[in-house]
Amino acid sequence: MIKKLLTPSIFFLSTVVFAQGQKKKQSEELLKAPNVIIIYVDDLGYGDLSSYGATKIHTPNIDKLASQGIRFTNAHSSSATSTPSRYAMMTGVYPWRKGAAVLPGDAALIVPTDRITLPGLFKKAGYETGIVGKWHLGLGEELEKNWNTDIKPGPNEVGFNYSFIFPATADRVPTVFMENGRVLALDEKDPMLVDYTKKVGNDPTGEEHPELLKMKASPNHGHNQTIINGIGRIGYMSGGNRARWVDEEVPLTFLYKAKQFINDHKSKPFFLYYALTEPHVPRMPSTIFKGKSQLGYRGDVILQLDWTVGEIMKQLDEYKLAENTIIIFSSDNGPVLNDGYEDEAVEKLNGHNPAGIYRGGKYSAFEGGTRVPFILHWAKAVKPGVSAALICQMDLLASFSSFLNEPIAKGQASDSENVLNALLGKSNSGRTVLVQQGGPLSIVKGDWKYILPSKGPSLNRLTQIETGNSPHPQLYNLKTDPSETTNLAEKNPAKVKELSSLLESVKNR
Ligand code: NG6
Ligand code: CA
Repeated sequence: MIKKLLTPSIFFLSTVVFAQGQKKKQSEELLKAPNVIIIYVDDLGYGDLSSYGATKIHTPNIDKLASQGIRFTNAHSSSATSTPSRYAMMTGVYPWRKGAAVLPGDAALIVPTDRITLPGLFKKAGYETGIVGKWHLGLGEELEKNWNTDIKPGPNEVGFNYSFIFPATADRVPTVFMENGRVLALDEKDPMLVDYTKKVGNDPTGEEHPELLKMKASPNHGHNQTIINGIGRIGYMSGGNRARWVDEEVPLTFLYKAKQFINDHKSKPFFLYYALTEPHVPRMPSTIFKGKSQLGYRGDVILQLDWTVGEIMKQLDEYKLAENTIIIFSSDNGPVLNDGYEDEAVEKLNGHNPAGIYRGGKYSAFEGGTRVPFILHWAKAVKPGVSAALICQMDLLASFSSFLNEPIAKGQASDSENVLNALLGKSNSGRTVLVQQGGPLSIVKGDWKYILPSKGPSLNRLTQIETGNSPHPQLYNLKTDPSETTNLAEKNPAKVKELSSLLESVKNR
């Protein structure tokens, strides 16, 4: 009897001791785990950094990350616009499977709350997780929502312990910050209303009162609705005056909050998704950066974002965290010059090539749409280098799942591939096949890229960017012709057939 009683209790005790030991070991291991910061910028092109060949603009802080880390030359956002790229990075699923497209500022959340996400993975592994910056994946369950109360679900319901965001894009209402699901500086005497279908309240619009604008909207782009801080926006908003941001302060506010997050979690591993708004429109640099680049406000805000990266690095150095923090720097899509405002981005370009040697830009199926700067810096464990491995931001989920030894349930994040060895510089090869989303879908395998025939104009009339649309199949050899100048489809029907059926099979997977 005694024996009978004793055995299980000894078993129980030893299990507890073992489990505690394991737990201690786990937490010790966790304490040694690197922090991870993803610095994700908005509309920065492949050629916009001096480390990627720019000569008219100098970005010393990002260049330092590039020279001390790995500079990837064939890294891609999933798509040539924001919402889809962010969706892919968060979920590990191709966004076109779900029809994810650029969302208005009042959209409902499109990230599922019951599936693994990139922040959710880190959270499961014991990290403190935070987002500071642009969200653009929708909020709440419905389009119609009360902005004057807590709004759920949002970033906090898909894996972030902490969130400090703006809802959509800098050119869309509501132009407010939200902290953990609630608009900052709400005023119950001045409730907020947001509408994308009709004017609400009495705020002047850019259409009615162009004389009130400090930066003119480009004709036909539609940035002529409610005026906030002298800038016409997409969408209508009324009330919430105290909560409205001042564009010149947005990057400084995000920087302040990112630094605060790092400060608050400096003693345990954290994952920070720091999503800067530069150089997306409206480009409105802080006053000290105005005129600095001589390339107009687009150049100025690129200098400002570079400075911001330097400020984060300074803080990490000060806290002695720089050594064991993985910093990933990338952009959500390729570059655009005129994207809604007359800010002299075109006039003052001065020979700068925002997409580098690549054709197209934002919105485009050509390489300029999704081939973006991508730098990984981890002083402790990654040797400096340049990598031509094919990787996609969508792969971070599977790669960090392997890194953290935190498996992903079957059937989830299924488009994300484990390219960890490429990311850490241990291998020169990443994925073998990638579907890219510009206007039409395209598929890359080895040296070859096939763009699906599509309807629609070959030139985006508003931005003057080539879309990649063509009624004919397009085939390019990216090795011999990286600028996609010569369509080889007619000469090489076998390759067209191979890649078009491969694309079909990925689509049907
Ligand atoms: C486009 C807007 C553009 C920008 C973009 C989203 C028009 C004509 N243009 O629809 O100004 O807001 O959406 O940019 O409305 S993104 O980087 O967030 O994808
Ligand atoms: Ca973007």
